[in-house]
Amino acid sequence: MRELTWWQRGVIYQIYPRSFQDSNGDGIGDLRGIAERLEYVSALGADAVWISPIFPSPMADFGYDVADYCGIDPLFGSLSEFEQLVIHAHHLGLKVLLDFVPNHSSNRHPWFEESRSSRDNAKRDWYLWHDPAPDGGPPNNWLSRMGGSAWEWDEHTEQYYYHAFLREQPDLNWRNHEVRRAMDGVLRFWLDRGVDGFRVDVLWLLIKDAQFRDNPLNPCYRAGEPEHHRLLQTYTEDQPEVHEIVRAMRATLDIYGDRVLIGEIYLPVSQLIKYYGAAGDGADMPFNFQLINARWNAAVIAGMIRDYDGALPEHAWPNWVLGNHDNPRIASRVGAIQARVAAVLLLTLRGTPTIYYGDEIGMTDGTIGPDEIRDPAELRQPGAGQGRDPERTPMQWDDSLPNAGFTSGKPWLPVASRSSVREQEGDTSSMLSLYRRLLILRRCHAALVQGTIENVAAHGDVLTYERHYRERSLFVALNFGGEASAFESRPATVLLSTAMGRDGGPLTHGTNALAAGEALVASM
Ligand code: TEU
Ligand code: CA
Repeated sequence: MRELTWWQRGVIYQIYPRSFQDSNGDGIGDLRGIAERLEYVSALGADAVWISPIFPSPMADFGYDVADYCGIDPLFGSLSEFEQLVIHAHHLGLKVLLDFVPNHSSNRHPWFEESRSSRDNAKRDWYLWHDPAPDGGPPNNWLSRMGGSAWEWDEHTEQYYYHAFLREQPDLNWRNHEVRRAMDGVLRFWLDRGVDGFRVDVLWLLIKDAQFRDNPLNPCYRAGEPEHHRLLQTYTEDQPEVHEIVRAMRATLDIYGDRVLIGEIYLPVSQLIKYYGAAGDGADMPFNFQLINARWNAAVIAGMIRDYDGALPEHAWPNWVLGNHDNPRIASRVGAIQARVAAVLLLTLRGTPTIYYGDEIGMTDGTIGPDEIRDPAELRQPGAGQGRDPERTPMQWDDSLPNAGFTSGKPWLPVASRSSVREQEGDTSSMLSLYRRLLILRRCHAALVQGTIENVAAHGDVLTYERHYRERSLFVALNFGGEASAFESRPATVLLSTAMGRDGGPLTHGTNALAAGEALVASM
């Protein structure tokens, strides 16, 4: 594995800091809490933690509205506590990735307060200000991803400003090179403090059409879909100029060496792969979110794997994700049994996997009462299915009541269920044990980390593929169905099965059985 970098060999674990571990009883997770749990993440078998935003923020979008890019919000702790966390993580062999939110700042950031102070302020052009349309309304039809117009009127200077998300999240003007320089300084601030890379928020949205042209109507829009789906994002996403920005970010990380640039990019594969950069000088890991919304079907996922792996440029390294803080949890999407199949899929496909905290214990979405809703995406579009609180509930550490060991206070969101790390630790049939076994298997078999993926096929509900590296070949079979099924195999030895008692057993040449919801890895 010597020629791979750490982020190609390794497994990333996403921590939503607000919900991971509270150390001071205010019901909100914090850096000290994360520090207390780093040994757990290391023992799980992860190699890096990606921590969602911890910067000073009014918390309109729970940290994705940054008011100071080079600080730590007191809710989470202090800069020195963060620096201690990095040292501690590095001692454990864990890399530390931060969430970088360059597309928009908080409306309370000093940059925006200067920009909005007058039309001729030096930072006016750091944001996207525009005169009203002739009728006095918004300059064009652009819509916020959080509902309503993406334009907010500013009485003081009698112009609108653009916000792709909340009005509290004004978009920065990435055509302005002063903005680029300021944000490059932000990257260097954290790189100088030992951060090993970044997950860049909404990378594909950074540039908007210079002429502010109306987006076209979406002919496929169906009533009940989120409001912003009424329009195609022709002029507000995936603009060609964004790639020079990605290259510049990558160039800065490359000065420090051995850092990773991950991009949050919700685009079809044909557009997504452009973010690797024509010469491999773009993002190291344009996030591959396909499994999040995929129909959970062997043939669909077989096709997805083949198409994605086939579309990747020579220099590109694949990655896979099952979930994150913006989408319903995998165990709630596909159910508890298929979530085990999903774990085998995520950790045996070719490329870097990212585990969302709690998925390793099969956590399900929480039930959020009407008076418990916190997410602005839900509060602004009630009932539109945009709410993200359910997938952001506190990590369930133990069976202590009422808050599963997450906090001694009142948690900011209710705990979702009673399953917990403690309960699963000693249970060899638990999801936690399955994740740990899979992560050990990955470490022991170069074929899983850097092998090719071949013979991807679906037969009925069963997806099979092979991983080859030098003289070693592994075979993976996953039953996406609710019935026992069969699959063809060459003689092999089962290394891991989600079905208990099958490890070490044989696969015969020819037809073999696979129980409903069973997945296995075998050595050929
Ligand atoms: O999400 C970007 C995004 O497009 C969605 O996943 C987003 O959650 C949804 O459109 C809003 O309803 C990123 C962050 O992951 C998300 O948590 C932030 O809310 C968003 O950007 C703004 O920073
Ligand atoms: Ca706390």
